[in-house]
Amino acid sequence: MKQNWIELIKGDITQLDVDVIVNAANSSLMGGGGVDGAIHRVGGPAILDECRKIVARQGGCKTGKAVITTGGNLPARFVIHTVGPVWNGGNNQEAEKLADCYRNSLILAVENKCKTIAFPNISTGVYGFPKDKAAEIAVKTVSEFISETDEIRKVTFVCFDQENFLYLSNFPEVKRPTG
Ligand code: AR6
Repeated sequence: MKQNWIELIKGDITQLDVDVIVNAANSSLMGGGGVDGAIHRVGGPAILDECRKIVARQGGCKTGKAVITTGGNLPARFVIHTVGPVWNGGNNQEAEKLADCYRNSLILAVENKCKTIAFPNISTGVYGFPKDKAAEIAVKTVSEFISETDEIRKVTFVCFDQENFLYLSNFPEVKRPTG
């Protein structure tokens, strides 16, 4: 029997006590607004220090790819920074790139022995990805990934806004914690 599952909650991802939280970053890895701003604010300067080293080594992070740093002062041990696609009408591989973000983040989590991971709703803020389409891609990609590995025990989708939360709650694969 499969032991791993997908959890859906509303809240602030910076407060989550999981092995790794995912950041919706930009390719500079130098911080920004939205969830990126919140993660750097709460996590402190150790995260940006490591991002700078990654940039020096590989020159930032391309859309759909992911890199990992310390969690700094966050409850989470690590932060995976992934760069979502900017929505540009839907014919520019936005869906594939968004799926890549989820998949590459999960691969990196497994490589770093993380068993619990939390995602924000990547690209659905400043980057303008339609929330209904983004929810479908998130659930499909994560479900497929965890059906093929037992190394991840729990994936949490953390919604900051009601709209994302409602779209994600339509999927039977996604469970709300009780109590
Ligand atoms: N916890 C969880 N989710 C959050 C939080 C939080 N503390 N704060 C915001 N969100 P966005 P993007 C949600 O704009 O669209 C940045 O400036 C928010 O409600 O943060 O991928 C980067 O540096 C939304 O649903 O990320 C990039 O330049 C979701 O996080 C750019 O924005 C994503 O919104 C990336 O844009």
